[in-house]
Amino acid sequence: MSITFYYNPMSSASRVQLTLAELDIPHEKVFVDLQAKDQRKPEFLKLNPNGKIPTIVIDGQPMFESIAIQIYLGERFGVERGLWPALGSREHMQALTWLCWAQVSLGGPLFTYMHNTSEWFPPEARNAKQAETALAEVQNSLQILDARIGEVGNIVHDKWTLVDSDVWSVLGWGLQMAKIDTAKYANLNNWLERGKKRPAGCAMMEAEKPAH
Ligand SMILES: N[C@@H](CCC(=O)N[C@@H](CS)C(=O)NCC(=O)O)C(=O)O
Repeated sequence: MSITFYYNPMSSASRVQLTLAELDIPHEKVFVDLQAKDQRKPEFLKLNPNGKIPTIVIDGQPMFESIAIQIYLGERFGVERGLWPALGSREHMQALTWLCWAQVSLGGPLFTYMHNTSEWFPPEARNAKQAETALAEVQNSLQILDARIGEVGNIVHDKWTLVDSDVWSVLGWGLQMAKIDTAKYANLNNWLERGKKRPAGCAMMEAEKPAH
């Protein structure tokens, strides 16, 4: 089997990077220089016509969209490693539910909030009303996630799965960037700390530490 993973640090590719590390799957990494517009080169567009990372090629077959990649990796390699529930199980239903929920209902408003508050975007591209609406949605989703973790221990069930890793990588970075205080979410904070202690989580934080 051969896996080539096209990435850039501190991006949507980080969640796939963390999954590959959790699964301990050998793979070749190809850095895509987004500043230099490597993603718009014809040879890259043949793999992903959207010109975006993450993109992965498994045995010659390209895949894009991080959530699709996560599900594929989980189903193909995660079950035997105890990191992804078996197809058809109740936990499998939960895994798909919470992975998609995190992408759409949590990640969507989180990125909208960042886009409307971050200094990375020019002031004229930011909208205070949109930021306020998005923040209320983020807080609502965080409350739901906090309750879920309190109820079952992690996101899918009592054991850590690739869904936890995926949501952890997005939140670890996103909450910090968006400067959202999570002090009132005790279960969530405890779970965020547990993610940091996993070997794959430690390795990713080390690899993505700013160079200064
Ligand atoms: N929905 C896609 C989003 C991918 C995406 O937006 N990637 C960004 C980096 S975070 C990118 O490659 N941007 C380069 C560009 O748009 O030129 C996914 O989840 O995989």
